Amino acid sequence: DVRPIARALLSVSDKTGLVAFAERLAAQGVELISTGGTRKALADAGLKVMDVADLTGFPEMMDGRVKTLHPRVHGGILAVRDDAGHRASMSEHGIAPIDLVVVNLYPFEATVARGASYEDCVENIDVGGPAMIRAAAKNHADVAVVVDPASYDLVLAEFAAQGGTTLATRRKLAQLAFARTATYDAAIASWFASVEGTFAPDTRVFGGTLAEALRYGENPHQDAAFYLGSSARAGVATARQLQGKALSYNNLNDTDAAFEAVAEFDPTRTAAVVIVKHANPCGVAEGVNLEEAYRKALACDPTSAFGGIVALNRTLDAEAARAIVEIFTEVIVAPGATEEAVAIVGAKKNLRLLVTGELPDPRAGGLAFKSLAGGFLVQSRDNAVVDDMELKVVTKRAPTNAELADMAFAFRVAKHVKSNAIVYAKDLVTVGIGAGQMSRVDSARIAAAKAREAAVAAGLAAPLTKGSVVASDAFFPFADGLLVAVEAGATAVIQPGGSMRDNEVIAAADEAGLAMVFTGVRHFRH
Ligand code: 93A
Repeated sequence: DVRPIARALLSVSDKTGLVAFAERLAAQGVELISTGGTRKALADAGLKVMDVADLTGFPEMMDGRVKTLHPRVHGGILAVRDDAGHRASMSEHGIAPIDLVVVNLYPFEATVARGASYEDCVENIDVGGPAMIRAAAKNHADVAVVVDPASYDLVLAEFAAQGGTTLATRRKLAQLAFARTATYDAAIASWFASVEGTFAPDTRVFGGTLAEALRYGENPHQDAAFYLGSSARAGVATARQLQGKALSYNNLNDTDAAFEAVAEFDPTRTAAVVIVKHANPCGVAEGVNLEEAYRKALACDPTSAFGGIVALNRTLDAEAARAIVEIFTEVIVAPGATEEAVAIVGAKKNLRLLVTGELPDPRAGGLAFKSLAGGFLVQSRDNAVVDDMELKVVTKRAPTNAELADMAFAFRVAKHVKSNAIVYAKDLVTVGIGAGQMSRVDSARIAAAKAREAAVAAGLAAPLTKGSVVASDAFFPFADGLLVAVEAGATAVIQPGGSMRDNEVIAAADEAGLAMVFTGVRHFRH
């Protein structure tokens, strides 16, 4: 699969490393063809270069807008070498094969960045360059394409060693080529958007496809749109909305958080409900059925649950639907809904009902994005599941079976709570959730305080954290956070472990008679 390099077309705006690269090619007998500026740079260095105008029989024209857009160029790049028909076309029209295409584009991004005029920016939209890059990348079976001086050495090394390029390299180069033309076009699209002064929801961004323009973003003065990625993961992006008005930006974000959390609960093992507010669970419960799970989840923090998102891990049935419509809820999301349930929800005109068809696999891979100024971060999804973790008992007392079940439950929930996350749970129901605090002690205190409030609301004598287990998404750096849980009445702790002061934390747990397990896995979520 090695392809020789007999002819190369070089047309580059960024001339870094150009001469050295071309000299090495020429030294090995490669025939060089170039456009105006590139040709001049090479000729000045004493290299023999054919002018692309001599190849096409046309001069560069229209201020350079048309220089390489010609069948002698594109036919030479795109022809399939072992196709007799293609070869016949080549000889009929006097087209010779081009084996290496070295193109980097008009500096559109840099032109915009230096605050150039509108006309200047438009003139720097490269047309012929991307056309050659895409042609060469498409025909990577025969042609190598180089879009970045950083790849020159790789091509030279292979050429020297094997007299040509390997298929693996040509494929890799094709990938880089399409990545380059994609970001180039994305930069042009966002420039147009910025010229308009508004967000342009009709552009494809980050490889996403526009699903719908949203009324506004996180706040009314922000523009927003919803894009679909290429992953087939069941969830908000693939859901069918059965009723209710259009979802807002915050609705979509919260619904996703709720559904991803409830997907952690295997529907063949248990019914489960997650209620989310501002992207954090404010009540999670397992139950013998969805109605029971919903009522238990609601009891955790009924104040916050008002106007929340309810996610269920099984087909929404009539009983659960009746319970949910008792209070104001923004969105219900479930894998499915019975006809009767749909009719019950139908009585609430504004309540949205989404069905996804299935629950996604919490263990599935995939990527997660986060934007930051001038770029974005990408990581693989947190697909660690507590059932797969090796739990290590680190205290003198081992947890009881009931504690163990609650621990797994609480850690499963903690994964979906913004850090620092502290989750108290008892009998497979959250009784206090502390989210998004900068200090773990504060999260532990807030969670305990919420549990006390819930107990008062329910007319109970003791706070619900009494006899509960507590989960922490990351290790306790000091014993203080754990001592708050002890004070709240927790009897068992599940946490990743790994702190420099683990020994102090374990000693504090032992002293209080707690059972503690380490998961060895952290669930930060920011
Ligand atoms: O204006 S273009 O879109 N029309 C073309 O036919 C064309 N062919 C190559 N720009 C075109 N190019 C670009 O010219 C290349 O992508 C490269 O960035 C630049 C190289 O021009 P020069 O060799 O004159 O410096």
